[in-house]
Amino acid sequence: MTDHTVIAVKPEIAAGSHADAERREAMVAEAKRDPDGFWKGEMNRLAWMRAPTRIKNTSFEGDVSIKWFEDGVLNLTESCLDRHVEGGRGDQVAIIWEGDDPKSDSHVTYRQLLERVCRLANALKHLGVRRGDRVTIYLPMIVESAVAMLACARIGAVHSVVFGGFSPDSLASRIQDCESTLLITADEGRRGGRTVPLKANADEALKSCPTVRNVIVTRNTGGKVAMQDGRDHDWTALCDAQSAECPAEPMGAEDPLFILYTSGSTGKPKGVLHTTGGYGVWSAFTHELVFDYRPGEVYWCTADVGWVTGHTYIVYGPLANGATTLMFEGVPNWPDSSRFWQVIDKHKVNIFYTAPTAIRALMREGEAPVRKASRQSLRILGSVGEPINPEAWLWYYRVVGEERCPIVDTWWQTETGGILISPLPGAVAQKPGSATLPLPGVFPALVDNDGNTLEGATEGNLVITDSWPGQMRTVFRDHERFIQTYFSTFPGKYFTGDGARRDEDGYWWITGRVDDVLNVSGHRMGTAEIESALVAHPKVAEAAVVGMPHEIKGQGIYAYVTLKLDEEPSEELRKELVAWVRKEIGPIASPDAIQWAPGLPKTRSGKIMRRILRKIAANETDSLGDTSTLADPTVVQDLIGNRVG
Ligand code: 6R9
Repeated sequence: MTDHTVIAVKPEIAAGSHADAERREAMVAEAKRDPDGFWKGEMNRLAWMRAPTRIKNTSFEGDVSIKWFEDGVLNLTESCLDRHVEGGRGDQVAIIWEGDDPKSDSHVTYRQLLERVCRLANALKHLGVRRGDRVTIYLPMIVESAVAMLACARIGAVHSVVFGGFSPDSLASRIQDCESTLLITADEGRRGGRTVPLKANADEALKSCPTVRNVIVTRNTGGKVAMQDGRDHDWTALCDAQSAECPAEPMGAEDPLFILYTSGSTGKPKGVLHTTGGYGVWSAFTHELVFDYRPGEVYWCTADVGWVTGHTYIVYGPLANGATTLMFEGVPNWPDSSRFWQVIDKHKVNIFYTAPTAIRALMREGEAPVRKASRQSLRILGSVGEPINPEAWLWYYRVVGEERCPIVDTWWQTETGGILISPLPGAVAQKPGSATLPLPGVFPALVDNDGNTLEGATEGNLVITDSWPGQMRTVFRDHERFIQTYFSTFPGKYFTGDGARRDEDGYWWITGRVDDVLNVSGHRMGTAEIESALVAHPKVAEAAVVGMPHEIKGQGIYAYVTLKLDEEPSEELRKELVAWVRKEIGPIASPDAIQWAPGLPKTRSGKIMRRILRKIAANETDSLGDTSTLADPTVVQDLIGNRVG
């Protein structure tokens, strides 16, 4: 391991940063000693209509109740828009949009963004959307997605953004779960020179979504799409007819801001619910500290708004801080693998935040594509979504950042709302591959499988022992599932689902999921979801899905499939099943390997022993462990013999 490589904070980075080592330590101590006092100070990052007097009111016991700033009143869009316009930043660029096509880009100022948000907010009201109603957003990476989120927030509607790469079925089940009454989509999306048929997908999904009464369609590519009279509305025509002013709805700090569906180890994706005040404070606090954001800087997070990273670190955090945030429609390797670096030069990006999977893919292309661009504007580099291997970390540091830019490896989850463990660039020495130390107000711990807290340098299950403002509040309409999923494994503690190691310096190294959740190219997926897609195929009797090590994606998807009695395995059927899963869930869920399995290793009570399947997929068959409890130990030999790849 490279535990021993330590990269000290450079004095020029610490100077003028929001937090040097001393300041960070003071914050850490204060947040621990007096949480109410500490967060009472930090809450002033937002514009409140009525400042809260009650700060922290949380319990991880019993029914689990999490409330922050509960008597405060605010509308987050005022923090993200109005106050910047009123404070003299109206003409500053809020969003730089860089299209899939390198020749297309645009700039939107804070004043323009506020106006566009207000027009759409009025349009939503005009179509009958009220405070508390759910609105689903299914859009590509265009400015309209930020406008749509903020327009919902403006009127107190709850947005649920669904990643544009999801299939009609995945979209439909997310709409059905939260009973959205309105859908916002585009004619088509663009990615890597190809188009994505969003409106056609939406039409397909809406066949099974009777709650949706209206659809707003933005013209993105101009491609021809069907418009249903009375239901579908053209964005521009609709908004042109609306006033450019819309008063911000006063919201309680604990009123819902958004729902975002995420995969767990069992069942359907959960509707993670975030509320307004705590999430807002956490977004602004972490965005400024972790990226050491300074006024006037250009900040670029390459995530998609369909994931939590896009919510917190493309839209809410940067805009609350009055930043210029770059939104990129394209992909890292189109038209060629120099694209990221070209965009950095073109828009003079100072802070760049991406995923290890992209870094690994670009690393494979060598240094030449990077060297084609100067990257002189870069000051800070960030990583998110999965563990970054030290080799990729060092390449990012040496080649991309030329040893000038600190790397912030940020560990967090959809559920945590924002970053929990990460270096602060001016304060914390880095170790390649480690997310380093918790932020002020974050209390991680390691426990063994029996829930005993482990001390010192050790490895275990990662839990968080007390609440932080950005924490999810519940699973939409299923608080029981919230308690069950996060607070029952280790009662009284929030269980992250991740494993971690703590070294002798107290640094945290995230080792990956310890549950049945896969992380494929930074995309979270439940093995159960992929299995249920597979068994929905008429020829499949049974399926078990596990992760396998993958050089670029971090994890690949390995599926064991048992066919129905009369069915024969064939290359054709394998392709058909891959296409089937793509259609059922979306391209990100395509299996990398399918192994035909006449039988699966099961215990006598019928439980599939995934531990064994994971070992076979990883080709670690000499360490299978105890197989004596299997109902039929011979299936294991067959599976080993017919391993794929
Ligand atoms: C923000 C986001 C969460 C899961 C999480 C963990 C993995 C995220 C990481 C990381 C190691 C990091 N993860 N960041 N693992 N180091 N810096 O990705 O949210 O999509 O909910 O995924 O991603 O396993 O539990 P989400």
